[in-house]
Amino acid sequence: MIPPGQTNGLAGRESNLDYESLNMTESNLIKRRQFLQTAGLGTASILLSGKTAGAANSPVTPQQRSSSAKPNVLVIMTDQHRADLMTCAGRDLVPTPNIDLIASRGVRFTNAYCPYPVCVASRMALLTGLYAHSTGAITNRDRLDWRYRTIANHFTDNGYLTGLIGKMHFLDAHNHGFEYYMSINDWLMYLGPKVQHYANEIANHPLGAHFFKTVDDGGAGLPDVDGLWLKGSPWVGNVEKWNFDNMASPLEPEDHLDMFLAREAAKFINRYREQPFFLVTSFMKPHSPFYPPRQWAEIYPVEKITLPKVGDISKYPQHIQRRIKNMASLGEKRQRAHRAGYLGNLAFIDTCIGHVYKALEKENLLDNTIVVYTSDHGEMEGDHGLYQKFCMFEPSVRIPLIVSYPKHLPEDKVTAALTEYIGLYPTLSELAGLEAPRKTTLLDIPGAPERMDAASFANVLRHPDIEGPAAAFSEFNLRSRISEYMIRTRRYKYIFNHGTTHELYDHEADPGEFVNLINDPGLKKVRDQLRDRLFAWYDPEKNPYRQK
Ligand SMILES: [Ca+2]
Repeated sequence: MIPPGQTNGLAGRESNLDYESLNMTESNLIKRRQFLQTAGLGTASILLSGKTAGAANSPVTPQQRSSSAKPNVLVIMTDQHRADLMTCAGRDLVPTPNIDLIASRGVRFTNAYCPYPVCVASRMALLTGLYAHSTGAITNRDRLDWRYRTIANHFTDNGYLTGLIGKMHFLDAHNHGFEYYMSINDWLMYLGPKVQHYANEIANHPLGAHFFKTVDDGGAGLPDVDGLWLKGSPWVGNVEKWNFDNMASPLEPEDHLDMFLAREAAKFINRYREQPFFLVTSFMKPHSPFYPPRQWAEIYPVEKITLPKVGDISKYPQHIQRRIKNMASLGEKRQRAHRAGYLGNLAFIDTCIGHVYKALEKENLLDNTIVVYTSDHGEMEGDHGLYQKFCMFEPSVRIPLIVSYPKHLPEDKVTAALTEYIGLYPTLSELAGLEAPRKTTLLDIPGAPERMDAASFANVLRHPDIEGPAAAFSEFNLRSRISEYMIRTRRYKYIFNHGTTHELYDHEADPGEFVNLINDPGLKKVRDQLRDRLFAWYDPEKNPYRQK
C-alpha cells in the first residue's frame, strides 16, 4: 500500500551520522542545561546540537530504564488532518499504517476538538492551556506574548529536555520555553537553492489564486519571523506558473520539510535517549503546499478525483454561503487539485510519522514514552462545498487524537468522550507524574487569567469507556464582525454566529450537519439551554477583539 522508494536517501544519511563521537557525560549535559536555564537562553539548539553535546555511547536497555523513571513524551503533530481520514477511523481512502500502529497501542478519541480551527490560535492554546480569547493569540498574524508559560516551560522546570522540531507558527524569534528548537528556517537553509521549488509550490496553491503574485501563504512554511517573505521577498515575480494537471512536487522525498523533520526528530531521540525528554515533532503536511513527492502524488491523479456533492445551501448562514460560492467560483479543476494534493500529502505524512515512531522503537523507548498523535485542526475536503478549515463543521473542528503509553494505559481502545485537545498540557503533566501546572505566566501580564482553561483528560485515558465531559467548546473569527462560538454535546452542536444566523445540528439524526434546526419550534428549549451553557463558558458580548 505504501509506494516504493519511500525511504530513498534516508538510510544513507542516517548511517553517515557519527553518533559514536557524541560522547558527552550526563553530568556535563545537566550542567549545560542548568546554564541554559539560568541564562534564559532560547537558542539551545546552538549549544545542544551537533558534536558539542549529545547522548552517551551505549544503548540503554528497557531494564535499565526502570518503570519509576520519568517517561519521555513524544507529541507528533500534523497540520490540517481531518479526524475521519485515517484507516483506523474507518476510511481507507488514504492508507495510514503508521498512525494505525500508534492507535493500536493506545487510546483513540473519536470526539476530540480543537479550540479554534486555525493554526496560531489552536497551537498557542495547546501550548498554554488557554483559549485564544484568553491570550489574544488569535489570527495567523498574532504572536503569543512570550510571558505566557507553556507546556515546554513546565516540562523544562520539571527536569525534562524539551524539544520542538518543526512548525509551531510562532511568528517571532522566541522559543516559548523549548530548549531545543529546529524550525522551518533550518530546513530552508538545508534546501539552499532548491527553495525555488518550494516557492513555486506555495505560489501555485490550488485555492489561493493570488498566491501566485505574492508567494504568501501565511499558513504554510514561511520563515519564522513574520514578513520576511512578504514585501521585497526574493520570490515575488520569480516563480513559475503551473496548471494543476498533476500535483507532483519537484523535490525528492528526502528533501521535503516533513522528511527533514522526521530525520531530525529521530536524531534527537537517539541523542537524548538517556534523559527524560519532551519532544514535539510538528509536521506541515497534509497542509498546503499540496505537492507531495511524485510517488505519492501518482496515487491520486487529479483527473480521477471526484468532488463531494453539495446540496441545498440556502439554509446555511450567509457568511458560510458566501464561502461556498467563492470556492465554487474557483472551478472544479482547482478543487480536484486541492483534494488530490491533500490526499497524497496525507499518505506521505504517514510515512514520515512512521519514521519518527520507529526511532523510539529502535532505541527501546516505546514502553517508557508517552506518544501523542494529533493535528491542530481538520480539513473540509469538499464537504458542504468547503475546503481548508475556518468553520465549525465537524471535518474542520474535530481532530485526530491518539495517546499511547503501553503497559500504563489501555491499548487498542477507542473512546467517544468529548475531549478538547488543549487538555493535553495538564494531561501529559499528570501522566508524567509532574505536579499540576499552576501559573499561566512567567511574568505578570495585565489581564491574564490566573487559572488554566484546559482540563486534564487522563481519567478518560485510564478508563476509555467512561462518558467523559458533558460538552466541548470551540471558537473562531474572534477578530471579525461575525465571531463564532461552538458547544458540542453528545447529541447536539450549537453554533452562536455573533451578528448573523445561528446553527443547531442534531448529530443523532444528522451526523453530516446538513439540516440547521435553529428555527425548529420543537427544539427551542434545547437551543436555549445550549446557548446558556455556551455563554457560561464564554460570553461573546465580552469578546474585546470583535470588530464592531
Ligand atoms: Ca494549521
